[in-house]
Amino acid sequence: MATIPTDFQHWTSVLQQRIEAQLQAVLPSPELAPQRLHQAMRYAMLGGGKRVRPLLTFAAGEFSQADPDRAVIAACAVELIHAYSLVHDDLPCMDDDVLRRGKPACHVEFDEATALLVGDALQSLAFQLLAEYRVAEDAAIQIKMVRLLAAACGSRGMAGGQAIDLAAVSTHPTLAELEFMHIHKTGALIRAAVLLGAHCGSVLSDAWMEKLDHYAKCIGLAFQVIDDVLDAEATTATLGKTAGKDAVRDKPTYVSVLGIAEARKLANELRRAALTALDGHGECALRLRELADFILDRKF
Ligand code: GRG
Repeated sequence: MATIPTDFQHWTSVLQQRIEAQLQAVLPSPELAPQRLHQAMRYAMLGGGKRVRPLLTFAAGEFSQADPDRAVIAACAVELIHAYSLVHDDLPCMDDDVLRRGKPACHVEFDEATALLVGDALQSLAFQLLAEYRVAEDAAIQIKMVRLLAAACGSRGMAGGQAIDLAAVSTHPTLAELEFMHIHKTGALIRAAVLLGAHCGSVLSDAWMEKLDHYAKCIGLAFQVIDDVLDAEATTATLGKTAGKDAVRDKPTYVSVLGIAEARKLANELRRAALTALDGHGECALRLRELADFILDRKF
């Protein structure tokens, strides 16, 4: 990156463009066989989404003074996994939604079998990137990053969280049970996004890594709390996905368990805890702090 933008909005917009360009480059060409699968992969990945997770990877990379050329690869790996989860999440056998990122869900635009394969192929592309490109100073750290991402999306991470989520329909979990579900379903990948970014740069002490991890856990959970609030309060047009679905599907959420006001209060407590974890880290943690606010104050 030639210049480092100082203003947060400019920073996000420059990096969102950079992520888009890198994804364009690593995704197989739509002309390459099997064309339909490659077109569907590009459809699911390009031109949409807030790119919150890759921005977190960049922000954590700034924390550890990472080379942005390395951070962008880790950021794309995380976003590939995220997009894969959205494609699978929308399938009729999962959350059964027809709208994603303001356009027809992948299985609607293409078909279910293609959407299933899109998810599979995006996942393997994520790991291919982490294996193919140099993303860390040391090979052992790079392997650690692969392990970290694998754990975040496996049965003890995102896939496990989704299994709990599917089983929770029409049940009344306690707040602790809800938290357990979301630490896995949404929190694990957000945590991986931060830790991967940090590992792209200079080696940080265990104490710093632990603080970053705590920051990531808090904003990961806050992200889901706000997601639940927006599902209840925002419109489909603003969200680019079907609003009000949680209530229709009788899914337990922070809103159904706590109500909107208490859910927002919890999200703010989590923001405070996340920011406290960064205390003592000045300029290098600036983007992480700003992203905590972005996650909390977003409208979609
Ligand atoms: C992909 C590892 C893996 C497992 C498959 C389908 C599934 C199992 C898991 C679903 C996980 C899931 C969809 C969690 C929801 C997380 C969430 C709040 C998504 C919305 O993220 P945003 O708002 O979306 O960042 P954009 O579109 O902005 O990227």
